[in-house]
Amino acid sequence: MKKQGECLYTEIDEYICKLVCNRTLKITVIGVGYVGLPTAVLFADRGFKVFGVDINEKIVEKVNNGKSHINEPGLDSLLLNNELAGRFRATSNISAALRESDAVLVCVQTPIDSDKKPNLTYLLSAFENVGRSLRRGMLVSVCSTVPPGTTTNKIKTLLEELSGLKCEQDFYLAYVPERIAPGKALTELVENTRLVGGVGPKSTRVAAELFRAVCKDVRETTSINAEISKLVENTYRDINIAFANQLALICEDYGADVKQVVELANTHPRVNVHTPGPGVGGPCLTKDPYLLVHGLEPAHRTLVDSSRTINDYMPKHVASLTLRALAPLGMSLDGRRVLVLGTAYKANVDDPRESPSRVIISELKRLGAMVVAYDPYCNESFGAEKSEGLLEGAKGADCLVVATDHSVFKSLDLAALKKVMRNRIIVDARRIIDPKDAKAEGFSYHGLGMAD
Ligand code: SAJ
Repeated sequence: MKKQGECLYTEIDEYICKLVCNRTLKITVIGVGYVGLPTAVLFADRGFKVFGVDINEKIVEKVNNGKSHINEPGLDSLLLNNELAGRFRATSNISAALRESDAVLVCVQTPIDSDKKPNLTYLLSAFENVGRSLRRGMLVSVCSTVPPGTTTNKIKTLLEELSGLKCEQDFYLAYVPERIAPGKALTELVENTRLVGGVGPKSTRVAAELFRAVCKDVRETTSINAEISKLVENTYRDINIAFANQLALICEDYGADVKQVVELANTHPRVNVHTPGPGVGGPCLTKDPYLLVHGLEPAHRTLVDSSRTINDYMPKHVASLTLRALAPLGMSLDGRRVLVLGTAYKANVDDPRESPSRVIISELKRLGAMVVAYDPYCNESFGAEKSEGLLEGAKGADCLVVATDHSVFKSLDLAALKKVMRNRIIVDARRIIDPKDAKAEGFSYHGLGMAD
């Protein structure tokens, strides 16, 4: 029992904080993907020795040759500098990396299965390795997105069982969620407030000390609060986008224009409606709402489930809009050539994960269309014919469907397009083309959320 006023922290807590302070702490980052690699390289850049562990040998080899396997502005040069300085190295040998390390950051994926249930296989397998290598004084940080309670109920228990050590007494464990948008990782890892939720006060303190080396602002909390906050952020965004998408459908029914309606409503000081579109993509918003409400009774998750349903419906709606737009040419899409602009899930990234374009393309194909896809950043074509150029893809096309709001699609050369297309029809699911410009070039324009 500690006496009143006596310091809560032991020598070992002070020791690890000192290692952080003088940059002699060695770190293993497990999973060098979209989150893990930028994280690992930034810690290396702050002077720590960092091992990036991945089970994929090809990724390890590429990264060790100074080339990132993900497209993230600024990452390649930072990676190379830190490799040359001997501060960063990738490896597939997890136990060797852990043997040399004082801190572990776990950044592996936590997907959902086809029945929308969390799949923690990768996460728990990573922690089995950590548990077997855990030593006194080590700090373990969970950066992956997890269902509430995972850090204390599953990870802490597993680590204690496998190591025979006691959390908060022998080692430290904290939930430290990533909050970065792909394409802005290096900036957002530094600038965004970092939540640090320890399973106890010592874990919070030690983890916060480490993350302050990279992040400008660190907010200390508990692991359960940090776990739920992370899920709330993405669920909040998913629900708000669902509202905007529902509004687009309502405006179509009333013959109004959702773009104007949103602009007008947002002039109210306390209203901020999001931007409607062809649905929600990416690896986070499409799964995190399910992680938040997994296992809860139906009445406690209605809004979350409805939002997912609305957002999942939108790509099918875009296919229906296309069918309607092409109706003057005949009753079906059979033999119609449709150019889908954009396969990335959002603007100016090369990432096709969970992109609404996948469903748009498969629906258009199911309706009989010959679909061509063009995306200047993203290689994926989701089973459509892939075009390397805009005009090449538009050759003989009956219709353009704008699926991704890449900046380059905002200034399309409509005069050039109309020369190569067979019919001049535009379906704009992102509302980035001015209908007046389209009409001036003789296109029939069909925007999401407006009357034809
Ligand atoms: N979208 C809309 N309308 C909008 C905003 C977005 O249709 O008003 C669509 C986008 O086109 C895209 C999807 O939503 O298809 C998701 O894009 P996003 O920019 O909202 O999110 P992500 O998945 O790139 O990144 C999110 C971010 N979370 C929040 O903004 C709350 C990021 O900060 C997280 O770190 C990331 O999830 C993650 O890894 O969890």
